[in-house]
Amino acid sequence: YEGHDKRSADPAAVEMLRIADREGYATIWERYEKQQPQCSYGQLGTCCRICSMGPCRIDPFGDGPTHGVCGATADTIVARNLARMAAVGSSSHSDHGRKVALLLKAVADGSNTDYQISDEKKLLAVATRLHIPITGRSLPGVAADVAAVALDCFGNQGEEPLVFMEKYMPAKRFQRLKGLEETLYKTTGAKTGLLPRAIDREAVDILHRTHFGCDHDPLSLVAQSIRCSLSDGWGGSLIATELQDILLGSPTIRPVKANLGVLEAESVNVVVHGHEPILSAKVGEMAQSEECRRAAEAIGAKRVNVVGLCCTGNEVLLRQGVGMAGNESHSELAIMTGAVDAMVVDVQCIYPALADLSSCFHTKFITTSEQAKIPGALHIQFEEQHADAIATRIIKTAIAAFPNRNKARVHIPQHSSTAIVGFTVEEILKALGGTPQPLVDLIVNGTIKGVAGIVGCNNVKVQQDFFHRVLTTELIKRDILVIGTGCWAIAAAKSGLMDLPAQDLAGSGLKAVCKQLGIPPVLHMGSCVDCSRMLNLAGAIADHLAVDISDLPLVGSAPEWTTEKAVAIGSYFVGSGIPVHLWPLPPILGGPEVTRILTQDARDLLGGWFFVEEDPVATADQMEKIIMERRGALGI
Ligand code: NFS
Repeated sequence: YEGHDKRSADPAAVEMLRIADREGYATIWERYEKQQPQCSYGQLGTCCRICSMGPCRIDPFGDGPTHGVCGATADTIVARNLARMAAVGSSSHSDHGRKVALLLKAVADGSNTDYQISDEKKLLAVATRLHIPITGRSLPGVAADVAAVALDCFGNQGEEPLVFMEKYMPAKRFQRLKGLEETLYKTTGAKTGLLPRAIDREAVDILHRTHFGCDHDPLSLVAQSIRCSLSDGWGGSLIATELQDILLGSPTIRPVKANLGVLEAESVNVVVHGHEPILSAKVGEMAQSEECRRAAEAIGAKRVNVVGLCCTGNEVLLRQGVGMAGNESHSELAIMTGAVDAMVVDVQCIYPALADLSSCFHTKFITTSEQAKIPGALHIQFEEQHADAIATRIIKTAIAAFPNRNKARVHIPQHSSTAIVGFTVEEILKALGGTPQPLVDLIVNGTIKGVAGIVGCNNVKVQQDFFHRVLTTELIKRDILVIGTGCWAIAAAKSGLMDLPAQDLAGSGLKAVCKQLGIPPVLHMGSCVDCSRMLNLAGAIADHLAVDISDLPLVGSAPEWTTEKAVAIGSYFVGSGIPVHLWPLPPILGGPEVTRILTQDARDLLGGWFFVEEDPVATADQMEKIIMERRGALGI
């Protein structure tokens, strides 16, 4: 893919970038150029803006100041900055989970009738996992209890570990974290918590301990970052995933289309972008209503075509089978096709630049969340209790924009790949006959060497999708099953790696298994909150074998990571015992002790650690090496 266009490895993007260059549309790539050279203190993490005696900067080469005005070292500054990133990332996922829990409560008590309990089986499974009685009880009664347990996980003031985590995390991992807390207490004489208490508390704890003049100890700050992130992975994100399945239905394995070619010249195109499917699922659902269908036909459109971007796209793709327009770096390019009548956004990963760009077209750029207002956008406030009416209004806004489309400016790249998606833990286990044993057997006998979980974004510092594609292809070639979520999953879907012909790119063992099961070698497990599905899969295998996750031949990567949410995901993977590759460089290298803790000490303490690597093939080499070492340790 190299040499074609250094900005993107995706042919649809390259086609659109030619138009952007010709027409002079601003893009992330162009604005990135204008930012050069970027601040190296920021890149190394040694810039502190926490108090008004600063900002302070530590010269990593020892030529300038070695301490901030208060005396903070480079390691303190780096660790505090990292902790804040983990807190923001965890909070974003978890606040999303909170809204789903509140909605489940409202559905259970009958105050919201726009949503229903769509997946009874999942409700009962979650309740059983949480030890909530189900026999002889009404579904709303059970749902109310599930919602109550979930909401209590956010605000409980006790010292006990988070209930969702305690009930979902494999026993050996839980014990290891508990044991580590005890060891650290004994060896340092100070309490160092790793098992999260309540979700909100762990984030607030970071805001408090990183205030001027509190925690300056790199180990303590890193430990709290991991703890807060664990409250995301085994708390907020897990709650989002499980409760969304209950309310919106659990995804099932199905084929979809991915890339900008899913836009239709003859239809009203509505792009949903952001993260919270409570809105986007309704938009998808209401687009099928008689009222919206008629309105679209009345203005001469074929139909209302709802397609997705980023994680909310993943959510509706998995549940409703809508088309996937693209990942993060595709969001501007979608508008430039001139064929998007409305882009509807909720929260997270939305470039503010989309408002200006939309104003060059007939596109209605619609914000819906009080937490994500963007100057220049049309704001249609979303309220869960009026979801049907608001979603209908949004679609009608798009329909009203359609006649203003300038057909002469429409350019839809004719690229779209088939992807087979919807590999939840439930679907994977069903395909395996109900238990993890067949997968375990395949790993034990070496047909599959191990499993790699890849997550995360696009990043303008990496050629779009290049790392995702090359790394994924390299791993399946080596008989490593690849699973993942988020914008990685969209990259894989767009490039055909989630289609059946990709079986032939896999090594002979993996290829045979995929052919037998009729699945691709690269599995789409959902949106970024659905990284909790990966934890649960790892947990199911670990519990099945009565080992810890850190014993299993599993490895993770976030090869084009951008956001603070990715920091949280990487940290809860590491805290769960999974080694994680990162590229681009995280802003920690200015703190040698923090770097050592995360890349070396964590290995012994947690069984998971971070490593960085710029080259996708070398990354695959390292990931394979870790998998082989773990296989060796297991004696397989
Ligand atoms: Ni994950 Fe999903 Fe994409 Fe990155 Fe953003 S959409 S939540 S953070 S950019 S993968």
